[in-house]
Amino acid sequence: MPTRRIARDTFKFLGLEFSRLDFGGQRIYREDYLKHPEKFLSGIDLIFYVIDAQDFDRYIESIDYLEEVLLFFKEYQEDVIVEILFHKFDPQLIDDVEINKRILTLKQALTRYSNDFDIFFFETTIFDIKSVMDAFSSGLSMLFEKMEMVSNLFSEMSKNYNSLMISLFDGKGITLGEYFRPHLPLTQKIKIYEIYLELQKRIAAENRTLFEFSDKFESGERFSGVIEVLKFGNLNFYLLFIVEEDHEDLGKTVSLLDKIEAAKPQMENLIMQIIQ
Ligand SMILES: Nc1nc2c(ncn2[C@@H]2O[C@H](COP(=O)(O)OP(=O)(O)OP(=O)(O)O)[C@@H](O)[C@H]2O)c(=O)[nH]1
Ligand SMILES: [Mg+2]
Repeated sequence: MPTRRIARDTFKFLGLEFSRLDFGGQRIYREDYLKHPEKFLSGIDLIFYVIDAQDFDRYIESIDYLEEVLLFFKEYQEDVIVEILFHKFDPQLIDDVEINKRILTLKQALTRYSNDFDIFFFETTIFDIKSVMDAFSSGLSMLFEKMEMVSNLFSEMSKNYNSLMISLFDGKGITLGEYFRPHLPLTQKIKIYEIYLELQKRIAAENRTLFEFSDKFESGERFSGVIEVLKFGNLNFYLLFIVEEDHEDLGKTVSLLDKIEAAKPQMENLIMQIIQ
């Protein structure tokens, strides 16, 4: 169902309450927002501007509107982070030359705003929920100083641990930081994230603090994973570690557990710094 006017709700991230406003995109609403921008746009910290990447005929219309919105923020000197989502970038379009070319042209045109705004681009599709979560996580993480330290730490850790993936999630699956082995295929990332979402529900339901698992990609390669729950008061965080499985080495999971244990104090320290 199309959103009528503005749908408002709140959510918590890292213990802070955020207001979320989903602006209905029909023309009459859009006109209304611009008639009273100080009423509708003031105080916004982070914008996700969603463009239907499949609807080439309306790119110009969409960019024109974005320009008017940004003009307001510029005039009122409001600091806002702008995330532009090229949405409906469905899996079968990833290698489509036409859409990639068009998106690239739009990005180039939009760089003219980068003097005034922190502006970021994402290709998203509802058929890859991780793509949507990545865009939202990235935007939210930018509101927190020090958040980048998490990914930096993971990238350092990965050098010692030869991991496929290390991630830290909040209870809703928002990423606080992550490392993927370079060139890890998208299908494998999606697979890991889907498994993670399932397991995370189970871990929460069973009130567990540690969960080990083992699974395989479509290619047949196996991987082992551990999820460790880190608790801070009533906030739970989930540390996910994935390594390739070596069927000759049955001690793999044991050593994986040791690794995740070793990383725990550093991780807890970092989280403390961020949520303070
Ligand atoms: N192919 C494809 N369709 C999508 C995707 N995401 C949403 N849709 C479809 O796009 C249509 C519009 O989605 P909405 O979420 O209502 O779009 P909206 O921008 O919120 O629209 P308003 O509420 O009017 O502002 C629906 O039919 C969705 O199923 C996607 O990633 N790929
Ligand atoms: Mg809507």
